[in-house]
Amino acid sequence: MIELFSADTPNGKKISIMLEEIGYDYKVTKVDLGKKEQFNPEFKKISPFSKIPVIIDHNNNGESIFESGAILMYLGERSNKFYDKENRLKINQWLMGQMGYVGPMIGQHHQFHHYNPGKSEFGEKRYFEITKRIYEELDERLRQFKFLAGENYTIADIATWPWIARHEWHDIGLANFHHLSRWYVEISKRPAVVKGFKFMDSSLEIPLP
Ligand SMILES: N[C@@H](CCC(=O)N[C@@H](CS)C(=O)NCC(=O)O)C(=O)O
Repeated sequence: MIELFSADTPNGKKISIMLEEIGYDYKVTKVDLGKKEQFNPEFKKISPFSKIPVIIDHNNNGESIFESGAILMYLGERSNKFYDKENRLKINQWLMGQMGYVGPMIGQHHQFHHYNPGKSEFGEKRYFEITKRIYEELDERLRQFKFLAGENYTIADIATWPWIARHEWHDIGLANFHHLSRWYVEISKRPAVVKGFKFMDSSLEIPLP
């Protein structure tokens, strides 16, 4: 059994979706970020940066793993799914691009545009433009390939999709990005994605473009 320490955020949803996709038995332990539970000393032992998601794999000597990209790689390797060896170099590039660029930049856009509008014209403009650029870059990639790392759905898509699933907060106009929309809608139909999306709130519906 895998224990998933998480919250209902895009980074949290990456792992619930992956666990649903590979059909592993898991239980969710909620970390209430609003109550600052991520700073509890017990949690810091498994999450040195005080962030969700983290997993403990009780089928593997209680191994704990932090950082969503590292968790996806671990689960991909263990299950032999969505992380094929032949295509690993491509998958790693798109996964690292998500971890180092797509997630952190769109996360800043959420901070300035969604949570704190009107507080910093510079911040709002900067991250709006970067998010728009990310939409364009992903759209261009998906014009050429069915999925981010090529012809198959992989952990790179699983890492990126939950960020685009916040498109209503972005105000970039997902529907205008035809290839990104095609990819987004196709992944939205996967039963594991629907289940993983609702892992903390069964009333949630995936927002369509
Ligand atoms: N690079 C980390 C980022 C994780 C992250 O930013 N988690 C946020 C929620 S989405 C968090 O735990 N924030 C609490 C905090 O920073 O205090 C990963 O991908 O796992």
